[in-house]
Amino acid sequence: MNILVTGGAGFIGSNFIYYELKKHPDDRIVCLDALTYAGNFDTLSAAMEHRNFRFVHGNIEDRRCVDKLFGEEHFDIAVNFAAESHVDRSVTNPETFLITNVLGTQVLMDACRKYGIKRFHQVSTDEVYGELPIDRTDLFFTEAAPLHASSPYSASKASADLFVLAYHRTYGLSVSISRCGNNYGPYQFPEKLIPLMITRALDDQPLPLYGKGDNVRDWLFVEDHCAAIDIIMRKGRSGEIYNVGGNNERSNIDVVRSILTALNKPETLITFVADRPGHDKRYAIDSNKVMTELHWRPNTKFDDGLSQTIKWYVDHEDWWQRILRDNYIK
Ligand code: NAD
Ligand code: TDX
Repeated sequence: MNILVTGGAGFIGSNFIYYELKKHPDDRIVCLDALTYAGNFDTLSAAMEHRNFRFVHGNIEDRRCVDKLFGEEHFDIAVNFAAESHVDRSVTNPETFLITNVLGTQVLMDACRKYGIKRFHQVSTDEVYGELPIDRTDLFFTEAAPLHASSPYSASKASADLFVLAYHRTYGLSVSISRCGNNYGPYQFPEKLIPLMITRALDDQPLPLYGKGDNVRDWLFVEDHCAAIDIIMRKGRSGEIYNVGGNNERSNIDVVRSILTALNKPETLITFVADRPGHDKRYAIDSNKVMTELHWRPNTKFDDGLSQTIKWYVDHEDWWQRILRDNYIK
């Protein structure tokens, strides 16, 4: 198989590249990434040594670049991780979210139609469903739940999902969509909750918790997400959406307390700050479809995954200190 991975210099995409190179060493992986603030070429240095890996620097919304690449490579599968992914940034600058997340997805699918492809897989998010009430723990998002996006980020991801389904229905393009909850693990940019809190706690900096810290997220270790995408893009039914969750709901304050305990740092570092505008209360995912149809299961318990993640950030201070330095300079 020749597989295009867009956004592979980011958090989940890079973990996915390493997962694929290990699980299917004879498949070829081509990564297309624009290396935005969130992309990090260093993360892919070990992949660059692999005989079946190629890196291409470019934007998914750049039709000429995408067309040229598809013409050269004749991909079997394209999996689209490339996105602007941070909700807070979408509140201050929605336009790049529309360009990358919606237009970029459309440009990729046009190339898939033109050159032919066995499967286009769109990596989406549970955020497209909006929020659930904190006190209704009996409610979960199923694939049939209506789209109810809250932020410009989730609106752009929901729009892209609609385009993917429309390309399937209108042009018969073979597509699948996975909608996953909050991921955590190695190589996550230190603007997202878990790496932000780990790196700030290591530096004895205040930990900014939005509102009362009672918002709930469903956390999944990144490798489990990669395993789900691998199965869905190869064996999932065309035209289908698959929810992917860890069945592991935690309030933000509980997550932060676990980090502080593991690092032996005081709770006085927690600082309550103004809430995020439009902040979704709770996400919870029903993953029965991918579990029964494709026999996927999350393998990593939250406590183990969090310890591994904390250890990774402690051992890779160079990686995140360089990012903090570069972003500070910018
Ligand atoms: P990330 O921000 O860490 O990485 C995004 C990558 O995409 C970066 O390498 C960046 O350089 C690249 N990119 C951005 N714009 C591009 C463009 N125009 N052309 C080419 N490359 C571009 O994101 P992530 O957390 O790894 O998320 C990956 C995907 O998974 C996204 O589509 C996101 O919506 C989805 N997702 C993320 C989570 C999560 O918890 N992080 C959960 C569910 C779904
Ligand atoms: O400084 C912070 N303080 C805080 O309280 C940050 C950055 C976050 N939070 C809260 C907001 C959320 O309730 O923590 C929770 C998690 O926040 P993020 O890490 O920004 O993730 P979230 O907004 O839930 O979205 C994530 O999961 C779904 C990813 O960023 C998305 O790309 C993915 O689609």
